[in-house]
Amino acid sequence: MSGALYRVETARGNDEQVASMAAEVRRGLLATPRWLPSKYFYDDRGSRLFEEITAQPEYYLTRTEEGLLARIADEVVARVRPRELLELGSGAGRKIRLLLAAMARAGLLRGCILLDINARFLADASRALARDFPGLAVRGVVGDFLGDLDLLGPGGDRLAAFFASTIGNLHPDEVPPFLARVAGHLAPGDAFLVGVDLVKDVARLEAAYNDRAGVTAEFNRNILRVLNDRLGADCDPGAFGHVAFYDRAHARIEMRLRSLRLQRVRIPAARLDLKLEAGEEIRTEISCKYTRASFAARLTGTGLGLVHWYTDPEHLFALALLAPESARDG
Ligand code: AVJ
Repeated sequence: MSGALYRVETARGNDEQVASMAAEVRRGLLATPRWLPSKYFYDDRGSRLFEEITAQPEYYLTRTEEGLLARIADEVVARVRPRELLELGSGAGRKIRLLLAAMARAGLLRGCILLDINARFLADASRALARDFPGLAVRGVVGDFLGDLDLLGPGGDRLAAFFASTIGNLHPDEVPPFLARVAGHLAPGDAFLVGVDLVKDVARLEAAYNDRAGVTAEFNRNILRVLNDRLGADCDPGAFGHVAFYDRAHARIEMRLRSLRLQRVRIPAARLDLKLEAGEEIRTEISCKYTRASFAARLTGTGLGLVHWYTDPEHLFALALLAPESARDG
C-alpha cells in the first residue's frame, strides 16, 4: 500500500504545556486590566466554533480572503516558484489547498509543513492533505507561531503563509520581531504571504465580531471552558457576557468577557482565587486592522520587504506578499 506521506510532531509535552499556560493565565488575570492570551480559544470545541464563525454572514474575512487567494494563487506561485509550502496557524487547512493546487499545476509541489496549536485539527488536516495530494510529503508540527518557529528548519524554495489576519492578534509592537523570526526561516528567493484585515467602516467591523447567531459570543466564552478543562478552574461561562467593539485610536477590535455579577473564580493550577466585580471585564483578544501604509510601517528592520499588496475590489482584506530583502536587492 502507498502509505500516506505525513507525520505529526509535538514540540512540548503535556505537563510543560499546562505549566506554561498556568503561568501565562496567572500573569494575565493579575494584570490591570485583566486579559487572557487568545491562543487558548483553540481547543477542539473552540477550533470548531471558529470554523463556524467563518461561515457566518457577518464574518466577511474568510470568504473574502479565500476569493482573493483563488484569484492570485497561480500568480504568487509563478513569482516565487516554491517547492515547499509552510503554513503557520493552519487550523482546518482549507486555504492552503488553493496554493498547493497552484504549485501542483506548476509542477513544483514537493512538501508542506503545517504548524498549529490544535493537535487534532493538525492531524486531520495533515492526513487529508496527504490523501488528496498524492506524493506530497506533509509534516505537521503542534506548536505556537510565536514560540515554536525554531522547529521549522531552514528555508529554500519555500513559500510561507499566515492566513486569516491572525497577525492581527499580535500587538503591533510584536509584529516586527515576529516577522524577523519568520525571515530567519526563509532563504533568498523565498516569500511570506500574510493575510491582513483592513481598516474599514466601523459598523461592518463590529458586526463581524457580534454575529446575530451568537457564535462569536460562544467562541469567546469557550476560553473559560478551556481554563476549566486544562487548569481545573471553576468558571461558569453563563456568568459572562460577550463584548466586542472597535477601538478607532488603536485600529483594533477588542473582545472581552464581562462578569455579569459579583463572582469568585478559582484556578488551582494557576494558584488563583479571584473576586470579579459585576461589570468587570477580561480582555480575550485584540484583532488589529491595517492599511497598506500602517502594515508596511511594521516591516522596517525585519529583513522582509513588501513585494506585492493584493486586495479584493471592496478593499476589505489584503494578502501581502513579503520577501527577504536580500532577494529583492539582488
Ligand atoms: C482568526 C484570529 C484572525 O481575529 O478575526 C474571530 C479570530 N475572533 N472572531 C479574528 C476571531 C473572533 C480571528 N482570527
